[in-house]
Amino acid sequence: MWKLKIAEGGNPWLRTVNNHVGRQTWEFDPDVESPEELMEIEKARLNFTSNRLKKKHSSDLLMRFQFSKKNPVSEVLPQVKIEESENVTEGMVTNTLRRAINFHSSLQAHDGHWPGDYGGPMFLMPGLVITLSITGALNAVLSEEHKKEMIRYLYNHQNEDGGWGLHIEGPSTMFGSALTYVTLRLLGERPNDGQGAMEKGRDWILNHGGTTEITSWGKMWLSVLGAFEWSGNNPLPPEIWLLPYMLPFHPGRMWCHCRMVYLPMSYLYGKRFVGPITPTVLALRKELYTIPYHEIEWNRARNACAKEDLYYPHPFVQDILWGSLHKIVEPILMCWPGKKLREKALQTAIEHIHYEDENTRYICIGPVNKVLNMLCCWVEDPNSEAFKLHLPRLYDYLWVAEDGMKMQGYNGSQLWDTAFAVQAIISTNLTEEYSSTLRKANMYLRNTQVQEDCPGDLNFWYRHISKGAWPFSTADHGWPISDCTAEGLKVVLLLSKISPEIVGDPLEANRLYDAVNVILSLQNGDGGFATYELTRSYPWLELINPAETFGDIVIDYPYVECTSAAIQALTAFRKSHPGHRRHKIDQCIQEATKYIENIQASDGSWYGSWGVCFTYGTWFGVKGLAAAGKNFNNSSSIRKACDFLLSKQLPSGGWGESYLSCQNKVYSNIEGNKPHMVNTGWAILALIDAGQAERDPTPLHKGARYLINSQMENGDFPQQEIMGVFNRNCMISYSAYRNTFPIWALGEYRTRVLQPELKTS
Ligand code: LAN
Repeated sequence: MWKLKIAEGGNPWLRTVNNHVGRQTWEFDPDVESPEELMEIEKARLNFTSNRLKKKHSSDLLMRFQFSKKNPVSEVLPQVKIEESENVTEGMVTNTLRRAINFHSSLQAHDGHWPGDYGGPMFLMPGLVITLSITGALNAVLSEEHKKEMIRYLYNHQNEDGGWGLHIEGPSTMFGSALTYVTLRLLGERPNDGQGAMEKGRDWILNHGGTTEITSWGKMWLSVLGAFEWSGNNPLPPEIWLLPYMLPFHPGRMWCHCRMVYLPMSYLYGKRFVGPITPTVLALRKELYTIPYHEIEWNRARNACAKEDLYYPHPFVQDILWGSLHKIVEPILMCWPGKKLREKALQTAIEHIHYEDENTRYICIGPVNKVLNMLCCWVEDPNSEAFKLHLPRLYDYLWVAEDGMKMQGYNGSQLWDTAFAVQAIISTNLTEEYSSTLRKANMYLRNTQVQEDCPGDLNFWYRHISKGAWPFSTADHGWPISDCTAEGLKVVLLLSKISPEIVGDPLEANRLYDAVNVILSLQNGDGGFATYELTRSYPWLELINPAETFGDIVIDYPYVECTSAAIQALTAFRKSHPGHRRHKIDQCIQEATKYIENIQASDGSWYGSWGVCFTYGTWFGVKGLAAAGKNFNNSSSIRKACDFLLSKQLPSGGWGESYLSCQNKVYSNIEGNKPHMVNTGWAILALIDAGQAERDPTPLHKGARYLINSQMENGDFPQQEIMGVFNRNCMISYSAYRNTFPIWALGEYRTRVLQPELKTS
């Protein structure tokens, strides 16, 4: 049976700064087999598969089963249902909240964090499986059980038309389909599987022009595998790392995710590395294309892309740029004396790869550069220590649910989910009842704050400071993020106001100051906050974004979410420590507030980039302004935001925003005007912060009724549509949101709408 292990190491090649706190790995243990538990899991799997075309998001049931067995809720209170004609009473809300928090507390791990499924994207597992095949490590890393679960996952997420999407809820794309097909083949599936699934997948690929139409990232992966030619790729010269930093397109100025993905890609491109040509690779050359492999016009393939994949079409300047690099510059760099420069550039690239590996304990910033870096280490030296250090960290990215085993978008969302869970619980004012939960969470926050900057000259490595920051996941990952630092700081400040008897010791002042220092250091000239670093270059750089499926990846843009979180953290800090760096903090808050006001859309909304979408952005917009002292009476921004949200409330009382909002930048309801509990939570939270309770609480009552009536028997809430997003176009799961946001919204509703006199100031 699959078991989730928390905070465990157990491999001599693992490095850690904090004894693995936050680490989540799944292990298969054939010995622990209780027939009842197996039946329960089998039932959940069957249920998922038989509804898979209607409900594409799994409910993270394996983990939930395991935790509810281990930490059974002692007494499940009776369920609350409210009729249309009935008023919502405080008793009903409090009961719902106790049921919800009892359940959610049972999902907390012993190290204090809330584990959960962070899957969603479909283009990640292929990178892993291709890398493992090339390096010959496939069978050493993936047991038969792993493979079985991965195959289950891939078939479960095949669309009705035979193809696979960019993410679990998306329509079929060439990127998703061709890479998934290849992955299934490398995992041992045969081209004619007898069920027709592989045939259907191949038909989709061939009917859409064949794999020459795949996006540039797909071309790169297939080229290293040997099922595509490097001459069919646009150039990714590593020499870009040798250019002076002054240039606006220097990689050191790019968004760290973009920089970190193109770094190993440029190493592989610079070497034109191709793995061993196995019989499967030769077979794939036949299966993936509409014409014989040797007849393919690779030069034409460089710019080919299926229309299903085209979110960000290349502007004309890219055709000129890549064309001249391909035809003129590359031939020079491939032979003497240009080759000398190439060698130097490759050396620089691999040094940066090693630096990234070492400073993330071989987790790396994300799932794409993780496997690419690992491949580069192997290409440099198959017997290297670096490659061995990479291997055990692959498991940090794998997650098992009832839909199978997936590769996640990060090594988890541990810190993020813990910060929201604590804020949700504290909002209810039932803190004393959840003392042990909060105490453990407090420990997690303490153990996960980053204690040191990266070593060496930070400018040389293009790194920002880290000391005092909070990461998104674990301290071992360690990349600092502006809004994770802000949410972390908010939470430790909230906890410091509660008696240590209840929640444990508060974080020491110098550690708070370090966090404040990180936040202050991340404000841009325009007042806004980007994600991991300052904005280092210009938006026009997006012109050279070569990734057809992703938008806004080249630089680290300022976001409403990050800017709002900074305001909230700094206003809370200023209240408790009014003397520390007062002038700087005042100024920072003021400029950030102005920035948020400036980027509000004319309809009163904000566009959120990391959650769906206008409900998410508007929640942050309002919350930031409210923290800065804006309210219904003194701010037209707040009034407009309220009107916007109210105009989107559905007859059911909820809100339900589709992921299409993110792509199209136009508010769209979920199909059939279905409400969604997470959107509803965001909208209620925003409206309460905006002062809607004093103006007219009716919409809030309706929203609360919808949330209360949606709760399940055991206190959980059902998983609905996917609610996280990145790069405008790809969705990602936040599996704890279905619990956190109903709790948080009902918590604020209880203390600020139904019984405002109880709210402790
Ligand atoms: C994340 C996850 C966390 C997220 C928040 C902190 C929630 C957000 O407020 C700021 C942006 C950030 C840090 C974020 C950025 C993009 C990430 C890293 C991800 C969505 C997780 C996965 C995604 C990453 C880019 C996926 C890998 C794919 C590539 C295109 C490189």
